[in-house]
Amino acid sequence: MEAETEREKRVAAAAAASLVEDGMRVGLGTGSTVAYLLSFLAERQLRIDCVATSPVTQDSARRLGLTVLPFIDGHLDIAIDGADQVDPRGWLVKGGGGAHTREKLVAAAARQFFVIVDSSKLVASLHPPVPLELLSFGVETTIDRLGNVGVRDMPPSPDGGLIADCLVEFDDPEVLSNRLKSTIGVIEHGLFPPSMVTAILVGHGAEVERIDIGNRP
Ligand code: A5P
Repeated sequence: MEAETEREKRVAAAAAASLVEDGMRVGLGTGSTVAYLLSFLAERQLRIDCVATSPVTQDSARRLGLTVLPFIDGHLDIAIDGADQVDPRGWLVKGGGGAHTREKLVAAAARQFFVIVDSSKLVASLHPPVPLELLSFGVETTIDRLGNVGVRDMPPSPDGGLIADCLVEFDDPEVLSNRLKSTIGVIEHGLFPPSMVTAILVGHGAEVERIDIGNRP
């Protein structure tokens, strides 16, 4: 089962790497599926400039010979990232690794955003946990306002935020997303709307299914 999951991550990552063209500016996500992507991209030896969504991705990409620049110029041609959950409409939960704030910034700056997942990530409806990044100042008051939150036992994000999970049950991701967005002290949350997503590339065994979400070119 483990081997099958890894194969699915690998084929989805390979499909995404083949979408990258010479001269592109590329946003690199974070996680174990993106780790495969980095190797496939490095193998292709394209002339591309990348921005990374985490120090781990930045270090791995540079070790493989990819050019990683600071995220200053906001224009990216493509961003590629994994996800923890994908629902049938294209809503995502991201942030299993706590990198969702930078991941959302990079995805939002890209003309196209492709999500690469193994088939276990497809769910009928999204469910908790939803990752959070919280401002440490006054964090107890933020948690009180949110309700059921677990603070993770991990270092703060590179931007200093505390990584936590919203454990509140929900039916509609849009309602929860709006609530989290409007809660003072929440820096960012891990719900990504379909409007950010170009397509999901899903590994099914050795095959890749492309699910066009159609909200971006
Ligand atoms: C990182 O913070 C996450 O958003 C990852 O993209 C997500 O957890 C998927 O990771 P895997 O590819 O390791 O499953």
